[in-house]
Amino acid sequence: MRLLRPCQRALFSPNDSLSLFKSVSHQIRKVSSEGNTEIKRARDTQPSDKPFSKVYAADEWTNVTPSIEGLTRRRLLTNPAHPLSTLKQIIFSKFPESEYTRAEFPVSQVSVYENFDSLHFPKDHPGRSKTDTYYLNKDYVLRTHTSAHQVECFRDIITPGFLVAADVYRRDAIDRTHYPVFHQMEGGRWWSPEGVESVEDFIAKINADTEKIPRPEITIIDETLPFHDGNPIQQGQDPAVCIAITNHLKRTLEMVVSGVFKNVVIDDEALKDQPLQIRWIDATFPFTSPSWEMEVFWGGDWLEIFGCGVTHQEIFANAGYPERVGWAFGLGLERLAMVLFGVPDIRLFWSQDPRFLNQFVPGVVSQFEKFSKYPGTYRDIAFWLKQGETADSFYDNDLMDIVRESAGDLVEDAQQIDKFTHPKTGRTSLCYRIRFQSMERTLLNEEVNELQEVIRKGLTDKFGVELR
Ligand code: FA5
Ligand code: MG
Repeated sequence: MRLLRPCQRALFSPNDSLSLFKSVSHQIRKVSSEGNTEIKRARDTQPSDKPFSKVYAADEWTNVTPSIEGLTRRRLLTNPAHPLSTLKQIIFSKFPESEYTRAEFPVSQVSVYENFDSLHFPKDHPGRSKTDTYYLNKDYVLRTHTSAHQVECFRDIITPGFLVAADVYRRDAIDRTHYPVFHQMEGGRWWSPEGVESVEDFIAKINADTEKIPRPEITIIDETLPFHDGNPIQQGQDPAVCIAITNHLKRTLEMVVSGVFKNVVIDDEALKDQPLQIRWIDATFPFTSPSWEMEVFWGGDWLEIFGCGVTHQEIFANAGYPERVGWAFGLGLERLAMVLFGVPDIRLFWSQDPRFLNQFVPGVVSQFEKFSKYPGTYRDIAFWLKQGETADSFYDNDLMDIVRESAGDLVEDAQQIDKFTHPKTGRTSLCYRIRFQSMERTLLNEEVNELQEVIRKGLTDKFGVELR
């Protein structure tokens, strides 16, 4: 039988040296032997509180800022009453413990290999750039996604499935649904052809697992194809195997999303008559093919909640099991938590204000009671770029970091509102509008002016721009 053409290993050789129950690697220690499948990576059990600069020698790649370093120590998921913890627990509870190991990776620093190379990211993938990713130095980054742990989980975990929830870091825009730190949950599931007689039996085995998953109770729109040129099956994979994996993947995630959305209370009058809409769309990831995303229609917009797909065979090869096949997904916890708990601004999850934190009880989904929104204000910053520089060589995310370092969570959002090139001098001018607003109090004018001055100084010091 042939599941994958490039796989040279004799798929069903009885003296196959790769045991299904390969021992747990030295890096992973099983916390309990009796069916409790929680694991921790040994080097992660005591996250270091040393400043990054003491652990990672800085080089020309280093771009982690002090405020981001501070956020790596917050560990929101360790507070059981935090809405993100409750959501994580709800989702975890949908997956049988005997089948899905819960793995923990409390340290957010990972190698470039783990975050990108092991996942089949091309060398020139934009996600690798310094403008998108926080680098500790050329070899280490703050993980940009929980997929950074996929290979390790596929390699070391004994059960056929795993789940990971952790904080992830991206240099990104600032607005109500984007924050430089958020939380993801990763899941993976594999099947081994070992001991199976034929492709038909292998497919039957996967299908039998699919039949065990409860059917979703809500309607989910799916107009995607199993695979096509724009969302291809992997070269050499048996189409029927690919479809069986996909069915298991989609049934699993539909069951999860259906279970989560059963808890949604729509208390917004304007939304009451809008039926909840959830749909599948095609997607692309370096480490899955074919790939999909799920979106939910919320507040007038389609909001993306997770990406997933049939795991690329290179991932299984990197994990030491080239003969296995399976799937993986990665879900953003904040996006779902905003919908479930009615939290209007992603910054609130980081609030240390008791009026936020005291509203929540471990394990319970309750509607966030807005405390009065304090008035905001905005300031514009306009500047000339250095002679010869163009708008394309100035990165929004560089400005966002300066804004964040200077004003932290007092910034609601920052946006480019104007750009032009002087016809005579050829110099480019940019203008950004920065909205200041506190979740906790009314900001004083003088205070905002001071923040604005710090941002302006940061821009001239760092980029040599000429303020207008
Ligand atoms: C990924 O990060 C992939 N690693 C997901 C994946 C895993 C695909 C396994 C296939 C297999 P993406 O960049 O789209 O994909 O992020 C996944 C989810 O994280 C998004 O759907 C969204 O819910 C959430 N997310 C992404 N960026 C942000 C952000 N800046 N703030 C909050 N949530 C975000
Ligand atoms: Mg995406």
